[in-house]
Amino acid sequence: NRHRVQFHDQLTEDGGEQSLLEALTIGLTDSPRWISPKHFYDHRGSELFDRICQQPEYYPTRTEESILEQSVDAIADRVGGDIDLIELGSGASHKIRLLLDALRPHHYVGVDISRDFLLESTRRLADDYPWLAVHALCADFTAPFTLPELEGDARPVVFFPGSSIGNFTPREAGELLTRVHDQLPPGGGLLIGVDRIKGRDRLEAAYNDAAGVTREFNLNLIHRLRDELGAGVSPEDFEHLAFYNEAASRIEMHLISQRDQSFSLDDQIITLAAGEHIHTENSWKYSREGFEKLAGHAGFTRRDHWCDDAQLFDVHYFER
Ligand code: AVJ
Repeated sequence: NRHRVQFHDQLTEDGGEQSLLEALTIGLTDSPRWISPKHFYDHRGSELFDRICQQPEYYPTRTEESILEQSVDAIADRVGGDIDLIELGSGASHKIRLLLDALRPHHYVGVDISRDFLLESTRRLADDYPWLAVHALCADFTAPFTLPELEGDARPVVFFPGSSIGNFTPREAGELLTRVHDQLPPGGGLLIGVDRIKGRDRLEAAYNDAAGVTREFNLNLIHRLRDELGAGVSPEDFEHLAFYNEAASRIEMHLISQRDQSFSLDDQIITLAAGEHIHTENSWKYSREGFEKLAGHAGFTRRDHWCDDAQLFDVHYFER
């Protein structure tokens, strides 16, 4: 089974993919200015995110992993046997390892936007789990995408960890859940990790780690502007800002221009004033009930729920 990963590329196949230049130009000429957080994840950005997950302040990863570890038998009982596992935003594919031995799926499909990173991590997975049929699907799940057809008639279970759903507005999250729901057969499952609404201090610390990894992750967008699009920008001319917007139940990340500056992007000239913001990420937080309602509206039936003692993070299980 060494390195035997079936690769599907929906990013390139579609052809309709917006280029990085087009996407960044749209957001940087808008008012207020913005960049979608999906652009964080080139190879360097995926590595930086993996390092964020190891920072002491960034509790979501550690907490979700402890929930999965502690509850793996209960999860396996509830989810049942004869399944295929499809992981959305599989990244480094660490978390799935906590479930594979207990769930024993026939197929595993890692879905991620970061092509090379996805291939590396699914190859490692195929090496370590020789009994598992491993697929890699490079796709942007902020746009409509289709789950690959798998052999056999196992029940598909979608694993969407890490509170990645938090990057979507509640409306978009509802639409994504509806799309996932509609692609599942009756009895298909959704195991999803969601970060809870909590006090400001803990939330803000998680996005302002002392080692500065989140700052570097945010600034990676400036690296991409410079290195991939040839824009005359420098990371030193931007500062990282992350704060909790309590009224909207979301963390916001911004890059703040440290001086008056202008640079060209293709045939456009972008002018930023000192102190001007580029909004780079929203990360919505949910109450347990609030998220159950959202999934209910998408058509899902609530089956079970696990969380940590401090109630920092929820793992929900729903079925169609
Ligand atoms: C991958 C969207 C869940 O919002 O916590 C971490 C991304 N951004 N630190 C999050 C992120 C800054 C992360 N998600």
